[in-house]
Amino acid sequence: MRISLKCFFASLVGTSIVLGGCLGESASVEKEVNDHVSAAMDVDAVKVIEPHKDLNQEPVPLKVERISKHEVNVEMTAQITDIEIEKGYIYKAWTFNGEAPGPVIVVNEGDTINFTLKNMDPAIPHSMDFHAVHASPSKDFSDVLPVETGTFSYPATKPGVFMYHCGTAPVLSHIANGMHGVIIVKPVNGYPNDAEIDKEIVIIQNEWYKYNDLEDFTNGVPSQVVMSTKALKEGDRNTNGDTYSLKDEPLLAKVGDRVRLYVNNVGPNEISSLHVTGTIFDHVYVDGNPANHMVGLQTVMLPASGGAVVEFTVTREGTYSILTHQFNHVTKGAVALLKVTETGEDDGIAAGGH
Ligand SMILES: [Cu+2]
Repeated sequence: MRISLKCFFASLVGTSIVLGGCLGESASVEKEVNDHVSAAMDVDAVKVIEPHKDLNQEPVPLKVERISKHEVNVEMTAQITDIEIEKGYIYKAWTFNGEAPGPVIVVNEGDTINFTLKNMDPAIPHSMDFHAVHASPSKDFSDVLPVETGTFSYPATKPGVFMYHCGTAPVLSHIANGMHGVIIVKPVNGYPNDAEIDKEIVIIQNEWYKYNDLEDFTNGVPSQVVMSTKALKEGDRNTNGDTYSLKDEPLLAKVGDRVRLYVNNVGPNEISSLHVTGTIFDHVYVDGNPANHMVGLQTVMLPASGGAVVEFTVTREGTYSILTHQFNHVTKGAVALLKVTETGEDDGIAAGGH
């Protein structure tokens, strides 16, 4: 783990001159981050609640079934599943469907969502708070007890890229332990440039802290800040919020592609300043609503739970970094690489980037 973090620090800086500085002056910073991450790992044993020990539930796939033009059944599972958030560091996450962030859900503006939550957790209640719906929080987002199933129904009347999360108290523990994700409500009339978009990618930012430590969730700083992508269709990449997947194996695009990102910062605590190196956003739809249209932005501010649709064109070959411009978070992992080649296929050349 320490070696990979060191290499990662080296990869953050582009030139040998800066690299020299990194290895000398920044060594203490690196050590501090290492110590912090190590501290986060040391407390695992005591913070895993007893019924979760030795529990690693196989991810249950998300179920989405359209039953009529404006009605869709969605079934999710609350479960305890191991996630490798940094190489060699397994986090016994509280999850939706064994992923953290959970799987992306896509519905249409105007749909009624009939939602079922199966709680496979033997020990504690869980629930679902969709930011995409109008509902009675005290009833429609209520707790589902251990090994029970809850059903709810509510309308999704506004388009956007919304956060979802477990809303069971203490909410911060449930979100920070991994129970968060994104629901996209597609606008009934689409986005203005739908016909011109070549590539659609979901990017989610989240933070990790000391294992199941409400004190650290509340008063600490993140141990890792990470980017993940979720599959919109068969064959798309689908990763957990970890420090390495989208660096070791970059996302891909072709020179000239018009790329659309569906982005959300699920937090729980930090703001994201979303930026893509080597490009300027042609179009931004704040929170993913076509009415919130902005142009020519370098960076999009994503508050905790905030989303956006951002569109940009990749004009030259190379490796682009999708990151938060809060670089203290980049040092903790918050960058995904987008490799742009002439063919759109991986050319096998090692990716650079931030
Ligand atoms: Cu929960």
